[in-house]
Amino acid sequence: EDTVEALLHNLQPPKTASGSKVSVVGVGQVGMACAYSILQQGIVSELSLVDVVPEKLEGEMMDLKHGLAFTRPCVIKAGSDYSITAGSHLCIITAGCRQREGESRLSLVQRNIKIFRGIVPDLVKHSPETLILVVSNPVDILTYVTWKLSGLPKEHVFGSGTNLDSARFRFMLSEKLNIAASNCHGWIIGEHGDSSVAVWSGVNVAGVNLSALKTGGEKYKTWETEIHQKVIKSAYDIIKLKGYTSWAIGLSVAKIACGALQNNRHVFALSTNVNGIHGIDYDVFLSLPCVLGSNGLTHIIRQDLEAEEIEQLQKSAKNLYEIQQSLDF
Ligand code: 6V0
Repeated sequence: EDTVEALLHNLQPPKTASGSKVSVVGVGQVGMACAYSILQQGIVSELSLVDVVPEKLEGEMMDLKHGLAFTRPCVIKAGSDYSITAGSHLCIITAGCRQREGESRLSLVQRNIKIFRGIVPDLVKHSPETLILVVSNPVDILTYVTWKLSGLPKEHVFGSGTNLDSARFRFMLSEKLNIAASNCHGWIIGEHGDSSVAVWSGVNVAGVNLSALKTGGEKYKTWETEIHQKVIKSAYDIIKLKGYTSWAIGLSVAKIACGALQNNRHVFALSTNVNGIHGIDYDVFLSLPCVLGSNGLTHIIRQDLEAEEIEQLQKSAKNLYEIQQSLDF
């Protein structure tokens, strides 16, 4: 105490709130990969972690804080009381059950809804202006549930959706073509899961549309199916090998967080209410390319989809809508 006073001449008490605050709910494998990637990017001035396991919270917080000599300054808090999330600009929900080996994302739904009932109202109570990014699975359904539970405008609640699937897709293209993933452009839309849609009509490198290349023929079709199936299977494969997925979703979420905080108007494949687009005329959440700013989603990109792609998207929407209608929350 004396040393502090000897060093510091007091002018006024420091402020407790800071510029760009992010809260992460759930400090499991995914939550911590998100927190770590966000910290590494140096984009937040305050990071709050919430969970229901106090020892884990304390341990994760200490571990992150010990890295602060190597990052930009950031206030890190952890606790199970939601008051520590007050004033968040973005809340990221990664809490809940994850898939067991071979289990589909959709089978998690009712278990995770119960958990969300205990999270979403508390987040909104402490940060009524917040944006909410849902990561827990099944992400599309849980984003819809979060929107309903939160009472927030639909543009403020979005899911990480197929941003990860699109990144996996671009990586797989990059392996085939031996070109950097960041230069292989392609989008996976629809459900983050088994009925996702690969938009082959738009896949391109340097503006050259791959599906328009005449030389491929049947061989190209097989190539398409093979890559998309690999994208769909990849989460199952990783879970079989290491028990969970974490690093790529953490990196994907950190980029989305950066977009939401800095208003840099990136386009991400995010889960949003798509009522009114591509012939879907009911409230259902699935991923389409969206423009993200600091006030949430501002636009959905109208992709020029082929008839077959629209049909697949509508099927994916119907599937999710039926599950949504059967939910108890
Ligand atoms: P995990 O490692 O079991 O962590 C879950 C965490 O949630 C644990 O620390 C729990 O203590 C915590 N938790 C449970 N209930 C509550 C509650 N009521 N309030 C606060 N915290 C709670 O799971 P993991 O981190 O691997 O996965 C988390 C979720 O992310 C799962 O639903 C996954 O399916 C999902 N994923 C979503 C992805 C996506 O692309 N959207 C990708 C990977 C995983």
